[in-house]
Amino acid sequence: MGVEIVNQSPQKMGPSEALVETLAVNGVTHVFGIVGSAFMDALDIFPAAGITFVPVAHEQGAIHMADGYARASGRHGVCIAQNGPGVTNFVTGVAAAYWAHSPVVFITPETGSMSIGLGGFQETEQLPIFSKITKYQGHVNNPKRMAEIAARCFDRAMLEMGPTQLNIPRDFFYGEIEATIAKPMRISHGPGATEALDAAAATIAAARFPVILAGGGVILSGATAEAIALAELLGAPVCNSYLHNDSFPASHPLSVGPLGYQGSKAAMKLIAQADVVLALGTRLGPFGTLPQHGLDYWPKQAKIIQIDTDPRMLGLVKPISVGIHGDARAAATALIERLQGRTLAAAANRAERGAQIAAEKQAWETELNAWTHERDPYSIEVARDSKYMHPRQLLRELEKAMPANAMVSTDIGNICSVANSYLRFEAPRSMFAAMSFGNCGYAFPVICGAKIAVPKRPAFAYVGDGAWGISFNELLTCAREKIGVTVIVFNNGQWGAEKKNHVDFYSRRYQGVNLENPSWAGIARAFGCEGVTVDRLADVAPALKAAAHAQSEGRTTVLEVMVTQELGDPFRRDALSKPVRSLEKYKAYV
Ligand SMILES: Cc1ncc(C[n+]2csc(CCOP(=O)(O)OP(=O)(O)O)c2C)c(N)n1
Ligand SMILES: [Mg+2]
Repeated sequence: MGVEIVNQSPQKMGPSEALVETLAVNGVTHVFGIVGSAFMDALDIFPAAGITFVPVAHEQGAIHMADGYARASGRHGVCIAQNGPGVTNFVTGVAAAYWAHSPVVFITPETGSMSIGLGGFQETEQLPIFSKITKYQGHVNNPKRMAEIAARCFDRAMLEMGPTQLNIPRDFFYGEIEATIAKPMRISHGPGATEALDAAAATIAAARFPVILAGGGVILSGATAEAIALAELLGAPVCNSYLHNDSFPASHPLSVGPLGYQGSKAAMKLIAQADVVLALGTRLGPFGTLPQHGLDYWPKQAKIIQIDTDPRMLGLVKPISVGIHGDARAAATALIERLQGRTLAAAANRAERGAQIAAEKQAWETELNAWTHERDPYSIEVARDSKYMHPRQLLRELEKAMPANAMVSTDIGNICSVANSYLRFEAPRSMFAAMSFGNCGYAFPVICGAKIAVPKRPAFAYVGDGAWGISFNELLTCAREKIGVTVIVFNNGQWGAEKKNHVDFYSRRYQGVNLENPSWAGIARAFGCEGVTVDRLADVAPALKAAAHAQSEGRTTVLEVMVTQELGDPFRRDALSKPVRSLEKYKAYV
């Protein structure tokens, strides 16, 4: 596809107009940020371009909201900040968006071109900081190039599915230039190489126990229907890749749930038997297939067919038999064409496999129903005299009470991780977990951005009380901007996920893991939001319902749910070892 020009011939305009016109032509409706003198000239004309500026409490909130907006809508998320400190406040959020594959364009005005390097006010080199967490960095080195470079940031964010930076010396917003506004360029990745698709089809046709692993690429490419068609053609179980529980409809008989930390045992037991795995739109990240529940399930003897739009992901983490550099949807379509009407080895034992899939799913549900609390000695001890809810029972209750078509974001923490077993979705773009960057404080601003993008869908954030301390400042934004979301704050009085390491590896020598919380419900009310404390299971569903209703009136509710201090399996048993001390003064610390 060539570049189509919106205003066909160059036209006189200011660089700010060139920038804002580029935003408009890319369909930008909202820009998140904190006001700053550096970009006021562009900000001034946002309303005339139909763009709403969403003022936030902290720039990290802005970039996370842009991320959530992008993940929920499939369109660009955009944010902007004051040069220097505003821009450095973006760093964590850019890294998070990078690993969430979010097409976020973050605009970073910098020190004026005539004073760069003099050590003036709010000056830092703004490109090196982001160099490893962006897909592209556009630097406007001359105001005449504003439209061209801004357009490239938007195009590349979509092409490579990740954040791009638009860096603009602040004096370059002013003046008069000749500019053409390019129509957005959307390049399709296509299905991949013919030979690779042929080889994949032959491998799948010969498979006796094919399993599909549906990754984030299924969501990004809109391949749900193709994934269903492929699964049904083969009678293959479909696992969700880690933290992408919305990559395949949970109610489908072939859906077996997520792999990875706190994932589905049914998924793990079934993929362990695979002779062929079709990894559809997944980079097979190293954390996504870590052993869980004592199951080392990855089928090392199986042939792996991996499809990804980023060729550098092919065979990176796991050895593969066939690598397809292509779009998940286009590749799935090409495979269906090749497999339809062909003799499939899997047809011979289809009924038997179907029965096995149903049995494994049933067994996992039965186990989850009975798994009302954790059973390790620490958990039994702390829960014994507690009047609060068991986290697992609470999570089951939330699952049952969740309205249809809900969007849920999840933070990093022990209870949020255990939630992986209880989060089921029918539609893509429904689950927004903090992905591989793993920063506490992700979920709340992300769900705010998602809600702004898709206001009709009910929106929930799962957040631990520690992570809540990092992110609750954006309640200010919710109250002021009338963003209606629901936050479920798991109040267990601890940075639980890290405390688990103290329990397992450091003989319960606790340091910095116990929290003394204020009333989080009271804090929410002080911010002008709703705040409700829930400490009985019977109150969970009614409270969630009321909170969901408040969303439709633009009101945010914090449901502070009181839970015991018990802790589920740790995230990273692989990354810690029992301490070894050699010096006398540290001898007791084992
Ligand atoms: C920004 C950031 N700081 C620190 C960590 C390390 N960390 C991972 S999980 C965790 C504890 C989370 O506690 P909480 O949010 O209360 O949830 P819980 O584990 O208690 O369910 C911490 C501190 C992190 N992931 N991100
Ligand atoms: Mg906690």
